[in-house]
Amino acid sequence: MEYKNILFTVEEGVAIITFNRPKALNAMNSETMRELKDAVTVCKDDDSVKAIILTGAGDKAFIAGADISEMQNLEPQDALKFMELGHDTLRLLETLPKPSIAAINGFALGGGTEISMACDMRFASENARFGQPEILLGLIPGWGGTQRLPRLIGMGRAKEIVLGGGQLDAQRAYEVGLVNKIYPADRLMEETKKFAKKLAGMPVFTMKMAKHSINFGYDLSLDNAIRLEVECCAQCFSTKDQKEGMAAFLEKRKANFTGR
Ligand code: DAK
Repeated sequence: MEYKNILFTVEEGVAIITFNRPKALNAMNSETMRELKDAVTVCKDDDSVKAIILTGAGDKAFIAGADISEMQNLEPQDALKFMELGHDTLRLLETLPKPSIAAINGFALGGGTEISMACDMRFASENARFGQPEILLGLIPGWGGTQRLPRLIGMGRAKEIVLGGGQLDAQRAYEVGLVNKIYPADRLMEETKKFAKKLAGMPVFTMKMAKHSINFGYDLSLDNAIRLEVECCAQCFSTKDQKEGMAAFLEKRKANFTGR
């Protein structure tokens, strides 16, 4: 697929997807969401991609939300389609067997916060701002904000943000657990790439099992979740990487993982 609204590059096993509509602060329209879905599918299918970074073009925004000019006159059936396209894409990203990091370089409002929450981790610049301001537009979040936000930061804080429509700066987002790390804006990409490359060097199948256990265990009862973990962990013993990792430790050398 040819992309108009995103940039897609791969560097040393790390795919970088850059939302590229800086004049509209990278607002997310349906065309961009279709491109994101395609890019995430490419990341899933391409074995040379081991980790993914999502970021925004320009120095003001990651994504300033779903595109309000496109949404304004949507009929309910079309709104449903736009919402389902978003959910399909974000669930694909979230459950990908490969790790993802949102590098949030400015505004991440509404759909921007929601897209960042479908990534495994969020690294923010000091000027990043988060929020779910949909209520101010007569809406509620439509791409998982009412569900992923309480899971990440707790119900009380999520309600404060969704019902109040306010914004959080990077420091507050860090304090409530929405953000993993904060960097000065000019170091954000460099530090995010460094960490993504480290993740890209991890044993591939083990990474898949770790994400699978966390993603699919989270909403199970503790007994079932632990059972899932046991099964995922046991499967790791079928890999050469488990043998290699443990041999390398005992031989006091660096492991050479092959993804097998
Ligand atoms: N949509 C469309 N255009 C946007 C935009 C957005 N979300 N955010 C900014 N822009 C555009 C502005 O209109 C402006 O365009 P021009 O006037 O230059 O043509 C340009 O970006 C620069 O923005 P500003 O001039 O406003 O820049 P400032 O620095 O003054 O302000 C701001 C930055 C981020 C505080 C402000 O732009 C702002 O408040 N933006 C809107 C933020 C927002 O409300 N975001 C949440 C959108 S609602 C659903 C699916 C998803 C969702 C809901 C339902 N279904 C399918 C049903 C999710 C909803 C949302 O995300």
